[in-house]
Amino acid sequence: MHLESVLRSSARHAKPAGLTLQYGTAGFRTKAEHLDHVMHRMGLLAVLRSKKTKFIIGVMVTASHNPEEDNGVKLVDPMGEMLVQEWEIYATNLANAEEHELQTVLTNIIKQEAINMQDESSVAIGRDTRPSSESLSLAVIDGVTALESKYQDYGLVTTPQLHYIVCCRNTDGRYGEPSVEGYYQKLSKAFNDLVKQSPECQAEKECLSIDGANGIGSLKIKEMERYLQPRLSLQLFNDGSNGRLNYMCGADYVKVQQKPPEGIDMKPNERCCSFDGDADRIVYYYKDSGDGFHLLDGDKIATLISTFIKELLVKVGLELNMAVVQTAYANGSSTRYLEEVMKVPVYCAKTGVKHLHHKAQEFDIGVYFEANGHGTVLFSKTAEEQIRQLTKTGASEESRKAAQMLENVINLINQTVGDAISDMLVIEAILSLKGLTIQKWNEIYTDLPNRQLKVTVADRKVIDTTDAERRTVKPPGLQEKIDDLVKKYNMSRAFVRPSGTEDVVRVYAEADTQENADALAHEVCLAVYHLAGGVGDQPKPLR
Ligand code: G16
Repeated sequence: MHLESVLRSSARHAKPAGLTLQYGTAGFRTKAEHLDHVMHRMGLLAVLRSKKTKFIIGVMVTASHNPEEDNGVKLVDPMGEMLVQEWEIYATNLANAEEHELQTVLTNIIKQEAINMQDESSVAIGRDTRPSSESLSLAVIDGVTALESKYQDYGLVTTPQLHYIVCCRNTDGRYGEPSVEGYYQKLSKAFNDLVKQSPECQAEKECLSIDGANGIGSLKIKEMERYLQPRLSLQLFNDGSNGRLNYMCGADYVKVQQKPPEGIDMKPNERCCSFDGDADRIVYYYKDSGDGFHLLDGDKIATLISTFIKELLVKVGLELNMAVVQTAYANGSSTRYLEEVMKVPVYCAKTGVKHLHHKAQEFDIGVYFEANGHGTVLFSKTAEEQIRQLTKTGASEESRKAAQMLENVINLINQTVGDAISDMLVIEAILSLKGLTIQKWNEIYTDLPNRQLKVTVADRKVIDTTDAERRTVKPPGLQEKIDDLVKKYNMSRAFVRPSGTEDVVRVYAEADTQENADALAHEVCLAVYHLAGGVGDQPKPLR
């Protein structure tokens, strides 16, 4: 095949010689100035994937929770899932090929996947609000057009909106109208129908404060707000009008720092939530009248949603198998509560939505959430059909009503990927229907004190993990050291893993008190620093 036009186009997006990047937890992510060639090549790869699958493929330009100067790319497969893992190696090979190797790498992918280059292809492109995102999305388009593919540029969208659009287009609209407007209509209809069933319609009276992380989520929630009134009133902070993206705000900042974002006006006992930079994560929080800060993270969200669904299943009289999928970061109390009180099976997957999503697909209803607030609920086709049937044929008024609520949840939750806006609406609806305050929700179980820290090392690949990232197998001696440290504290647990989105090693520790969790996290940081080639100053204690 003739790839001259690809090579000519590639020369305009030349790869800096010697630069190598790894496909990480959610695609490529690094400083924006290193990504022009990667974007162009991911445009090429999306076309190949589209020809192979005969479906539209999505390319989202975003670095999500990372600082504003970073950027990245997430590839979206036909049903709105993350790129299938078998293709990650092609992505890595393409991104790292020197200019003179590009033709061979492309030809190899085409051969290995037996792609017919005469087949049609189409790519859907979206981007976040970073200053670098517009030019990087043009680089994607250059890659797509170099292979003479069709494409549609959706411009500024949240990551979950692009996932939704890809799924809608590939299912001939059965999942919804393939547009941002269609997304607003589908979600707001499901939300309004659901909340309407609330006896007191509490949501009409309450206001939710949203920290938009100065990102795309704030733009989109402004557009959507009119669809939600009067049932939900919102107050938006960090809307991007002056602050920097993710700087001292956003879901990751709030979760990791365990404190409120800057720029939000928090009134005692009022519900607040934070989105991340591309609006695929959400965490809730409030401050009490004594100024104490309370965080309700992905674990609390998973518990709230799975409890609600389980209660409805009982009313409907359906025996569907439901499970919750978490990661190693899940608070020990949440896992215990789900297993022992809720009697819901819990599974632990590796960090990364792609891993959790995969596991959750094994159940009739799979609820997956990372502690950082990234998650959703998946309903199998059988579960959806049975629930829809029972909205008409349920044995009693009560069971038909419960089936309708479940049907509304199915329509409201974005099943393609974790979605801050959709999750927020599900949570708001549940709180309203159950007449739950954020304090009561928080009291369902008490989190074990925990701490998350980062250590910078020369090469984070020296750390290798096993057992869903709960134990290290490399470098030698590190796991033994962590085991010894954990033994010093009560109710303690700790693990380390190389981040797949930042050039750091992440450290997590929990224990009976905050002081102990902090001390354990610090000691584990020191172990990583000494045994895994720490750079810069030695980690300092937190207090
Ligand atoms: C991405 C992934 C998440 C993951 C997070 C942190 O989130 O989609 O599944 O938890 O990165 O990953 P790591 O600890 O490997 O850096 P986002 O919201 O940044 O795209």
